[in-house]
Amino acid sequence: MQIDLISIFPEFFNSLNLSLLGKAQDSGILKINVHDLRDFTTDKHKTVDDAPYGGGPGMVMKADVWGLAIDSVLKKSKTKPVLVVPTPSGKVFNQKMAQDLSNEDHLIFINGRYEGIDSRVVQFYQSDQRIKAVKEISIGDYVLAGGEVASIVMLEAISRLIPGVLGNEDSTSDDSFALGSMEKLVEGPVFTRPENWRGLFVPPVLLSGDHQKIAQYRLEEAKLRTKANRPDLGEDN
Ligand code: JD8
Repeated sequence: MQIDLISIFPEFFNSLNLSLLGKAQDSGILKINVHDLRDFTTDKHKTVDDAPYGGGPGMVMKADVWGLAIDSVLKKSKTKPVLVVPTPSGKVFNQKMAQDLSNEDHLIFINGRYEGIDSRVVQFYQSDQRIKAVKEISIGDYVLAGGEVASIVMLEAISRLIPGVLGNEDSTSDDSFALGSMEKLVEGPVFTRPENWRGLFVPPVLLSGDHQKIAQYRLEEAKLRTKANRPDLGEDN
């Protein structure tokens, strides 16, 4: 999969070279390109924002600069990309969306700042034949200062679903929220050595070797934690 990210803070994405995503780049499964939006400005002050039409607080990012940046990435695109636009007014991200996006060949993440991006940018590319789709996505009901962190969240969730990214010891089959899983349950408690930590002992059933009893224990604990923390998940169970 090819991934392009455009932002006025490109260094934000240095973390994509670590861990899973770093290895996936080394193995060629992922090709990640980061672009500085200011490289597409046309004035000596590298201006990317301006006052909002209609007044109001803050500044809005300029459509003309974003257009030059996105077109430049499209010129190098081999397949029709999906534009992902993190925004608090988008559809809320979930595992199904991560699964769907993990099947794409090329994603372009449009990372806004300030009060957001001139809305004509999304409007323009929604009808652009070079683009497969424009997806405005929110990662949750809280306000961030920009799109970069949201893009990293989505990229981690998407990339680990791409075959070969997760080591064979890890699998997504027992993921919480995994699609098609009968019950949407959150993860239960986990334990490792030492058996006794500060007087707190690992539940004995986990030391019993009785795999049926262990599976039963884990299911019960997952249900208890789901009931306690995510009763909303139970609704469609
Ligand atoms: C993109 C600019 C900041 C948002 C004025 C604060 C996602 N779940 C989410 N919460 N916030 C964002 C998000 C916030 C952004 C941008 C995503 C670009 N801002 C703006 C509107 C109110 N400031 C997000 N995904």
